[in-house]
Amino acid sequence: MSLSSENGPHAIDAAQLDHDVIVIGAGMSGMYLIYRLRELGLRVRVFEAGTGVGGTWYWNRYPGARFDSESYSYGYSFSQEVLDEWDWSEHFSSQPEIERYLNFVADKFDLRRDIQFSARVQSATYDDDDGCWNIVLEDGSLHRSRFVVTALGPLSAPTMPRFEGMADFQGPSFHTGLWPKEPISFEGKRVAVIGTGASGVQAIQEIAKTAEHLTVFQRRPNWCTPLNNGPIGGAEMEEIRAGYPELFQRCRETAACFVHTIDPRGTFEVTDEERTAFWESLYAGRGFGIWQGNFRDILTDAAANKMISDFVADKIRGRVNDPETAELLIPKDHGFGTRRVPQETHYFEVYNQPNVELISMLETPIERITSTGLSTTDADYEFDIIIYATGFDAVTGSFDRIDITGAEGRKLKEEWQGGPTSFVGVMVQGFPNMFMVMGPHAALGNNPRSIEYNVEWVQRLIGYMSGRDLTVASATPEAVEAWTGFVRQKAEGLLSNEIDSWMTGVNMNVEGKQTRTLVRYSGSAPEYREWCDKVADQGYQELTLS
Ligand code: N01
Repeated sequence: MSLSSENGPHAIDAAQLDHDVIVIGAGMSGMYLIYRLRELGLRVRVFEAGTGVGGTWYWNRYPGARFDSESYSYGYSFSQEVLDEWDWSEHFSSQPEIERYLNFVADKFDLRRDIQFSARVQSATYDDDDGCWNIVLEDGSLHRSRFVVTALGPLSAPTMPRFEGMADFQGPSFHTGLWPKEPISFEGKRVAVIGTGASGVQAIQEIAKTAEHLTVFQRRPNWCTPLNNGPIGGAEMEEIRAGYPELFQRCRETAACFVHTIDPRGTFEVTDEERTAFWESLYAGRGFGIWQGNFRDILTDAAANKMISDFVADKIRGRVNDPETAELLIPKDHGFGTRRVPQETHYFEVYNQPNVELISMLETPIERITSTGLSTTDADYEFDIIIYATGFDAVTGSFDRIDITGAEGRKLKEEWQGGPTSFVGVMVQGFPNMFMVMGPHAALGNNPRSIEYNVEWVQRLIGYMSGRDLTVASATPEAVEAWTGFVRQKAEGLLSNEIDSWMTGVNMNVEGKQTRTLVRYSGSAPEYREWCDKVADQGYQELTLS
């Protein structure tokens, strides 16, 4: 840490500010920030665009939305009372239950009194003279605080495709990430779903149950594997509860904070029989085991990756009756696990139903949306409802939607053109007193585990500053460069970083995001925490504190 009074502004007196900390977003990160920052005795204000808490789990209320992490590994771990009082009903709970859970947490800690709902932040500007942040909401109101903490989530800026005629469609159309609160019935309806990522897959398998006719428009297929969900009975929940300490300890030790542990063996170090038996057990097992608990080399060694890809391809062939449809559903442009693996429940069997049709947009692209449906290069289709499961402007997109200006008029969007840089995903050089939870180059994965870590790191830093009458924290250029170098180094050798996906910053629907950038830290969470702990333990030498 370097202390500088000459560089720092003459910080405005706290009493002249509306709040000590303004938090943007009341998802899992924002909610936990309230809890932790209150412990420091700070005046916290959260601005949330929605009308309720939950973030991702508030907005993504599309049919079929549910956890892909085991419910009990995803919930907050910080409160013994919450762990004692909350029972999960399924190994992978559905959105309504998750939203109830987050409201239960909000009630328990009376979080809503510090949240202003229906409050979308339009701009955040650092005031060089007063050393504080000016936050302006869409309603034009101005709010001033010493610190701003973004709790925006890495996947919270939904993106629509750019087809011609999208405004012409006369029926209802929805993006999965902006799903309405009123129930939507598909009975007797002709429905189109565009997009087959994790959201599309979950929605398709649910909508296919009731729609009169469902047409799925798929561009690139994904490697989907079974979720193998199931109910949790009372006795099982008690066992899970008794095992929470070990469970969270395991999540602390695994690379991406999931319960699944990478197998130390290499794919070719076992016999063919052993390999097949292992993969069969993973395919029949719960959740991300086949992705996160597989042989150590399947995501780095092309030959190993080809083998597991062939195994999963055969499973798809075995589940889809029509061989041509099966081939359309098998990815040919990337190997298993190199993009985010959607988890499914009878997804492939959906294509055996007479009311479901698959259209490959690689063969017959959509040309335009019409007033009654859409046209591909091959045919015209009529629909009652169109669903866009077309994903998000990931990681930096939610920042880009706010006009964020740091010291000396720097615009965050411009600073991050060509790819974001940060210090441990929490601070950006030139943006003093702005902290990010789950920002670019922080550890992703089973996100709540990293959210809790990030929030506690921010709490510790602000607590450190408050205890020493320090009012301004900035990351030094050297610190940002060192962390970015580490992120770059950790990206090497991973097959996923050679593939276009949101994890490599590509979104064809967003101007300027057509080529791969380093948006994600792909090292392990334990290494991430080791780095961050060291910074805090050694007194924040990487920061300028004044
Ligand atoms: O978004 P996606 P998502 N024309 O970007 C297609 C998390 N998540 O919302 O692959 C035609 O993965 C696009 O096609 P292509 C999870 O981390 C978690 O599904 O670009 N098609 C793709 O098929 C996940 O990874 C959970 O060729 C277009 C789809 O739309 C992340 O969110 C549940 C198109 C977008 O897939 C994002 O998932 C759900 C166009 N112009 C999501 N534009 C759980 O944990 C896009 N597509 C439970």
